[in-house]
Amino acid sequence: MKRRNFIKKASATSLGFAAFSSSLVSCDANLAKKKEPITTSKILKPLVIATWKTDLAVTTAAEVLEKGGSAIDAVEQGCRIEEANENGQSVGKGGLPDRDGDVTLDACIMNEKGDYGAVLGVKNIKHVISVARKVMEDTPHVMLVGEGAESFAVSKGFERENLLTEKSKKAWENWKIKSEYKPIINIENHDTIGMLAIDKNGDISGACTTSGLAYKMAGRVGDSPIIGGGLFVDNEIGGASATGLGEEVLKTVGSFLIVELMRQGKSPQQACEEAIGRIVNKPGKDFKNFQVGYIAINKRGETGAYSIHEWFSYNLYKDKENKNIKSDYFNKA
Ligand code: SD4
Repeated sequence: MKRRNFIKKASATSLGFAAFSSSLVSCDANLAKKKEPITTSKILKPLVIATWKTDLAVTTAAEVLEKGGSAIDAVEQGCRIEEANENGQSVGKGGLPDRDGDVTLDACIMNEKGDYGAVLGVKNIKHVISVARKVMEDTPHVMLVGEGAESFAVSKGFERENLLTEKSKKAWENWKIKSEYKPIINIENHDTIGMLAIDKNGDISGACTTSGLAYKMAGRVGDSPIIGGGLFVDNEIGGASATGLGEEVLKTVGSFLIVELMRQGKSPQQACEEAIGRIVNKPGKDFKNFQVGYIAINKRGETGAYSIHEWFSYNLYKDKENKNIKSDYFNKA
């Protein structure tokens, strides 16, 4: 290379680098600045959205909001309904166990201040959503797992009880005959509950509670209690929650992704669709045998939902009406 050319090239490179690094600096400076909330409009009409057919849970949450209660109280009270419902086999008491026959529960909760609490792999305690809230409010931590979480719950007055109902025990015993472990979620039959609410102050909170995948490996944790995976709330923007095969949600940090897409201007519906797109459009991804579904809300009270396959539904309480609505979905082939 001639000397002149080399100098030209070198200075272009260093100029380019300087421009790049200075843009990084200015970008960082912008990010660190205290910003006004992007969306300031406050809605004063309570709104609740939750995964699957969760009429009573949503009605319960809506009642809290209509009485002037906070979004965080609403989502906790709503989720407790499903945790106590022994017929639901994906949440709380009556949840299907892991391969060893142990029911282990995961839950998380996030408030309008961006505080978060979660418990993972908890045995013998039904209302893990309330334990997650205690982690958020009464400890300096965000997550407690297994025995530590159980002891913490007991120290807070929660009672130990057997979570394995006869119905779930029978299902597990039938499963054991073949012991076929396929980490596949049946496309039609879920009831992990992810719930988002907006209260009369316009504040948003969310919660998510599950027994996770049926017959999972002992110790397996899915997306539901992981911040940004099964749930994320940013009170300036909105919130999102997930259901379905947690491994796929976690690989794309689905709920955080949806909130960030809304921050960039996407509607809740567009954001949910793009998040599903991130899963199904991965090269070679065989999405035929697993389901993922998302729900989202923004600060204006607009909602969205989308899933990979048909039959994902959600309950929406809006304008004093609670309806179960079938979600739009990707796989129409
Ligand atoms: C998990 N996402 O543990 C949960 C399962 C689920 O309806 O949503 N089931 O992966």
